[in-house]
Amino acid sequence: MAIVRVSGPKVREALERMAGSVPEPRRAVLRAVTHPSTGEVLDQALVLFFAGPASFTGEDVVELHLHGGRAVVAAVIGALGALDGLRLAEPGEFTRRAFDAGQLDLAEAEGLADLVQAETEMQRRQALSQAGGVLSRVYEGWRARLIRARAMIEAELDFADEDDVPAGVSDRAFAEMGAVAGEIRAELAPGGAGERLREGAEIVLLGAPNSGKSTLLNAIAGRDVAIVTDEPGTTRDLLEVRLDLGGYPATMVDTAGIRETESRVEREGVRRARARASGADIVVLLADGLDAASALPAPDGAELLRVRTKADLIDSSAERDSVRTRFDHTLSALTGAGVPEFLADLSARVASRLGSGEPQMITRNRHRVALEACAAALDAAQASRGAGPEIVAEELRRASDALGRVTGRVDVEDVLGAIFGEFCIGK
Ligand SMILES: Nc1nc2c(ncn2[C@@H]2O[C@H](COP(=O)(O)OP(=O)(O)OP(=O)(O)O)[C@@H](O)[C@H]2O)c(=O)[nH]1
Ligand SMILES: [Mg+2]
Repeated sequence: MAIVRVSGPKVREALERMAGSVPEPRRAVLRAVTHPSTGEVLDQALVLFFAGPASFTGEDVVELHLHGGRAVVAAVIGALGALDGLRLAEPGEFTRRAFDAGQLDLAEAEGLADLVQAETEMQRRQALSQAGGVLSRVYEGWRARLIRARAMIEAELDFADEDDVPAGVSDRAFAEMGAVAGEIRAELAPGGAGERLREGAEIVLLGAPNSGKSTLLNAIAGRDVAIVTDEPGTTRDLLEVRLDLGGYPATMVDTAGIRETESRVEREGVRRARARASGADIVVLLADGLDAASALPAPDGAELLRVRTKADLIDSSAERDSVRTRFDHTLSALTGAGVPEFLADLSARVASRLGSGEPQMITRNRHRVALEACAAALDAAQASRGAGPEIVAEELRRASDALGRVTGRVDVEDVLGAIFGEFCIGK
């Protein structure tokens, strides 16, 4: 099936001209969809009409559930385009209209975009929670508290000679600022698990030529991604495979075997391998023997896993014992022995880097920037306590505006409502 969706003021007219009449809202009906000028039947379709404002975009919306052939879809889109005032939607335009109509806020729209792109179970959960407003509610909660704190500060400023403003109001306002700043810093601290979950972890396979990197990558990917030969120096380019490790996304990168070489191509491959490893979350060092293991390059920063490959070639139990003490895993990409245990270990390590199980309050850099700006403004507000309430109020406005930018709801009128709502001054 293919669903063609139309939104806007011309939906009713389009339905009358192409499907006979406007069906009852939210009731699927079977209709012949016809060309508006020739009357030719283009398809038999299920037609679903949503009357605005109770629709995704807030406008009248119709969905035509067509038979999915390209020609059917092309004919129906062509016929719709022939109507005056209808055109193809731009990318994201339905969500944009939903945002303009106040159906969802910016953070929810971002969550929706992530949901559409979610590759793994954990990405799906994070995106669904953000699309459902979990992140927005936290930001709006902080913002509401800061607006209230500012209302208290401004109440002191504007109405200091009236009796209605209780004493100690400014203490309460400063305590609230401190509490919000603490919660925001706690979200900023853990190091970007929410952002990382959107992108995934990076795992780089590193080792001497012929250590079995490409064979392992192919075994894990379940297809022939990389060329494998017994010639040392087979792989030169970086080869990437996207993986789903226990619900967490990861990219596994195969690299050129590390060695000194005269070949310019291979030397460039080795340079790229080292560079990629230095930015990785996890570097897997592969070796097919104890000698090779001692020659392994030690990359800086990343978490390190030592893997002995070609376990099927180990024939003495003495060797097996010495391998066990020097490597985290022993496996054979050829027979598959040890590979599931290796993957389980990788999954656990990736999970501890990318996930806490809690909904994350920073899933994009935009959120981080906003929270940092908010925290800085709160620091400035605290530091300005002696300088006068005007300055404190201004810093608080900057702090709450920074949060409002995340949800797209910055509104200067709120503070008035908050003053009168809190203190009943307008008697
Ligand atoms: N017996 C056995 N042979 C293996 C195993 N894994 C890889 N090999 C063999 O080892 C040789 C090198 O394997 P590759 O996967 O190409 O090694 P590589 O680390 O990618 O090598 P470069 O790309 O040159 O750096 C090939 O002949 C593979 O068939 C294994 O688990 N058991
Ligand atoms: Mg290779």
